[in-house]
Amino acid sequence: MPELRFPPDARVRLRFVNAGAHPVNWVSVDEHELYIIEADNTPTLPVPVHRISVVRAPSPTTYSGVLLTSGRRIGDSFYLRAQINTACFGAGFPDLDPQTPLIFRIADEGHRLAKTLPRSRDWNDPTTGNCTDLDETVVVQHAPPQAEQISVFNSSRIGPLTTTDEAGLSDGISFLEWTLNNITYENFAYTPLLHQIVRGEDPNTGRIALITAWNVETVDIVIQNLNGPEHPFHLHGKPFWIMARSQGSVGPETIASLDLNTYNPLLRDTLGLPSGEWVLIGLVADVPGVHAFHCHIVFHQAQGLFGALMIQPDVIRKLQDPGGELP
Ligand SMILES: [Cu+2]
Repeated sequence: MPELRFPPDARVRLRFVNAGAHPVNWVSVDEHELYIIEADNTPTLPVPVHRISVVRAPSPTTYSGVLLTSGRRIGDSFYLRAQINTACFGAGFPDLDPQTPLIFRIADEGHRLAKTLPRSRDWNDPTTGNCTDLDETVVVQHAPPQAEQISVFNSSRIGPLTTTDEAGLSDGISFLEWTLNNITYENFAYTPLLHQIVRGEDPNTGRIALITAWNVETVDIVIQNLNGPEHPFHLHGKPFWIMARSQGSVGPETIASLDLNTYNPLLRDTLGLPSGEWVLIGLVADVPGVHAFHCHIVFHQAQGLFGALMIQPDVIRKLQDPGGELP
């Protein structure tokens, strides 16, 4: 029987994906509540349940359940059960064993453990009777917490400019440049920003608009499209909540007192920002890395409309550079 091993006094995140063909599978861990913290990549408020119903939709749905191994001892073991809800079948399948168990064992590096079978007991909650999904009302989207940092990306156009020949005279080819916080990004082709950080260098903030979150913190970012066409702005690494947007522009005093929508705001990774409008997005910066922020019209990006959100550079510096050529 397959086995998963986890240390005592740990918070264990299990991500469940129904990759099968059957619509409703219950998953549970004997004698441990699962705190649902994510549904289909949307963060949710932690809510304890005995079983999670993982539905097979056109694409697999996912849930993350966290369980606590506090109070458990090395060698304790429990069943993690996936159980088909047989009420969803139109006809009976008498030979079907609807349950697939695996062993969830408390272990650490230093102990050799006997492969005994658990004596744990399943929850009493029914797994059949109705072909129903998890009660959705128990799953509540995680509301954005109060921001610990508010930063700004101001987007502007420069130009049209014209190219010049060697004598410095215009040769008539017209082009635009785009800026974020008055910086037109030019790529670091031979020294990517991430490598600079890993090597302990300080990035040249004259060459890239950079927002830094030193710790795990809630970051609000105001993006303003001062004089461009609509830009589809895209952030890597972390989806963001869209919490306010309007026409015009906002200054530092106004930003602090904006009326934000914290009730069920839309979570996205790209947004369209029309000319002369601003938007406030929020995210929890908890993914260490250098995450690109750019206009997704690729020639605008190539013309400089590109910045980055750097999260936890001190953590990045402790990562091991795998070396060699990346694929
Ligand atoms: Cu653009």
